[in-house]
Amino acid sequence: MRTEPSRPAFDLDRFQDLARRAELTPGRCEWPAELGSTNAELADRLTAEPDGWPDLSVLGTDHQTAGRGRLDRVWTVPPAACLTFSVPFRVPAAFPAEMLGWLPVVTGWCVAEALAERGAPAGVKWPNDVLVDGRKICGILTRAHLDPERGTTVIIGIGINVSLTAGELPVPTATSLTLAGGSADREALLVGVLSRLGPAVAEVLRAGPRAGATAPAGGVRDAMITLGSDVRVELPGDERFTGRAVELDATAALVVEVDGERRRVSAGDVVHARPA
Ligand code: BT5
Repeated sequence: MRTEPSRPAFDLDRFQDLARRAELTPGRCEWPAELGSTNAELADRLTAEPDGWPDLSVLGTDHQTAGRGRLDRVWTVPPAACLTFSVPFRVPAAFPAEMLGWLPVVTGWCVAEALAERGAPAGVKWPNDVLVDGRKICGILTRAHLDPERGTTVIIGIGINVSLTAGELPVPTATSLTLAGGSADREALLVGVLSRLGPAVAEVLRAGPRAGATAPAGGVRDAMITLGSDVRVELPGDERFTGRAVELDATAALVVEVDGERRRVSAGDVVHARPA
């Protein structure tokens, strides 16, 4: 029989204290011991209390019992071993919907930078993963929450594997911050992520049609290990093809060169066939 390591609960007071010292001002912060999905729960709370969750608020949990990935996939982690949280941002009415694709990759870049600061050099995999040594350490799920009067709020959901042991990894392609040799201080890691996420997302949302020309978009291009790699693209609906990922276009879609032709991929999965 395997016993799970005992782990401290997330310490919201300590997080607030570290945030103050880092001159970070998040919005409302709540961290219930258990939740279904932080993304779904934050959407419900925004419906119930539309003005109660300002930008850069945090709804996190130590035990997410119904964590979601894309396309009805699941996100699984043992209790208190992960940083599992969601953050809302109001989207200006003039922001072009096709530019929303920048948000998951910019989030990935912010997480990668925060992980590097905690001892684990990380890269971004298109469209919503952060990898360390080719293994997934973080998954990102954005969803749009619509309010007829207030417009769209984007909910950015982030799951970072912090202290999972090798035996606890839910899939063989995963890793954790501890396994990568980094520090398992979840409160400090959250400060690191939010300190980057707040300004980066605000800059992208302000830039509107020029989102792809912002400094965060440049950071994404530099940190994206998908670029220059040979990839297998799996499109929704079962179409598959292979090629070389060559760039991100102005909307953060992936441009893949296939037999001398360029194909633009705005939704789908990518498998890295070989590192760049
Ligand atoms: C994702 O989906 O990677 C998005 C995951 C987002 C999770 C956060 S946690 C806070 C917020 N609230 C939620 O309910 N969700 C968000 P996708 O690209 O579809 O990848 C899902 C796949 O990743 C699964 O099918 C597994 O193969 C794999 N996976 C599941 N749990 C994992 C983990 N802990 N670490 C690494 N890979 C995992």
